[in-house]
Amino acid sequence: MRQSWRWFGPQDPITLRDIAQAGATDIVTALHHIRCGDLWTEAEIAKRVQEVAFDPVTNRPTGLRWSVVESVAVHEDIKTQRGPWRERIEVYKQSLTNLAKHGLTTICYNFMPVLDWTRTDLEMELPDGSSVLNCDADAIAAFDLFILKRPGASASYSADEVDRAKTLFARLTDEEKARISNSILMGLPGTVDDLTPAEFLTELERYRGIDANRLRQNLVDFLSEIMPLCDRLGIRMAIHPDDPPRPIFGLPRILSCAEDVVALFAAVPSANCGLTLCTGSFGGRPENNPAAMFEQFAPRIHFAHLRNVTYPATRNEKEVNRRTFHESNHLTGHVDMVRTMTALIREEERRKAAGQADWLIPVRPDHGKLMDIDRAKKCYNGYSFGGRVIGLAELRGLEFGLRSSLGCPVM
Ligand code: DNO
Repeated sequence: MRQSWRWFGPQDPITLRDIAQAGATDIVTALHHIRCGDLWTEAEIAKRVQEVAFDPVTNRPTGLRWSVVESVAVHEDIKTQRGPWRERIEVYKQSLTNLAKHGLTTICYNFMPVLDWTRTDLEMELPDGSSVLNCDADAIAAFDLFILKRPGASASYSADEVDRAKTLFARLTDEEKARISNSILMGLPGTVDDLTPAEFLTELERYRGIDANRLRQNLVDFLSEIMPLCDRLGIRMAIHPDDPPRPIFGLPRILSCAEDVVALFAAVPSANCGLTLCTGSFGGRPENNPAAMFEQFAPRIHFAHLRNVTYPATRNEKEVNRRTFHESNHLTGHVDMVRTMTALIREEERRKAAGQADWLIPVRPDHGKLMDIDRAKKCYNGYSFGGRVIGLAELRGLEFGLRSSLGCPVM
């Protein structure tokens, strides 16, 4: 794997020097200061390439290179095919062209309506005092039904789910309610802006009449527009799965399981239409087996996010279906990381044997627990330094051990 690290640009509390010292070689970043839908100019791209490659203080090379763009976000107009969506696709294409001119040809993006990844608690404390991200299905329902009061929300939940949400809501303090709302509506790092509940309701309104089939078709239309350009310039589009991988707030979701990926690849056959295999996102659905999905889609995986999730202790089958999960250490949890890494190594070896120059797959240790050292550094939740260093080191060790036992060490 190419050991990569998500960096949010010069404002990121984690410096490029920290990242290089953690042993990563590749940077995953975006022009976060440019609003979704606006053009990424060549000048801005060139500036960021330079910022990554050279240490601004010593003016010495950092030893790092920007190799994956995460994300060139897709505007809501394109997802909903409303407003100036065709013009926005043209802008998107121009941004891609400009990126390719600077050697940036691996692009992560997603097609999640309104919200990007969603959590209900950004600081769920573990017994050792570190914290992780939690996604509680009952808290989502309670927020939807009783805080947001989305019109028609009750149709999205079974009677049992409504009961659970009621019970939870009845025992929440005002502070806890605010914490859930903020976690859901806060623009998480690298994603959308913060939203107020009223703004959120307006955004949800834009999806009235757009079901999963329609959204899927809109994705295929978008990709059909950009794929000829991508094929010409060698641009690999790596779609990121839905997180959590199921419909929320009445919004359709179209990239949540293996069947969704099969349908997408069948509709858009170009190999440049590929996947960001995020084991944690797919892992947020108990029926998904992210390691098996890695094996299944290996040739079209252009980028990987490796992390793990765990489901709280369950009393019975019904509880498992609650789909409440929190993020866990990178190697342990629902995702079989040994099998995932084995699939990654085998795919890299296949690419190497096929003569592909860039046969190593860029991988970033996704998320990581927030430790005391991270709080001092004021790291973003999920994008800690300590937690991700541990994650990267564990993944690197796993790769090292597996490669040598499979007889294909990396030099
Ligand atoms: C969460 C990330 C997402 C992801 C985007 C990709 O940590 O995996 O924000 O970057 O959804 O477009």
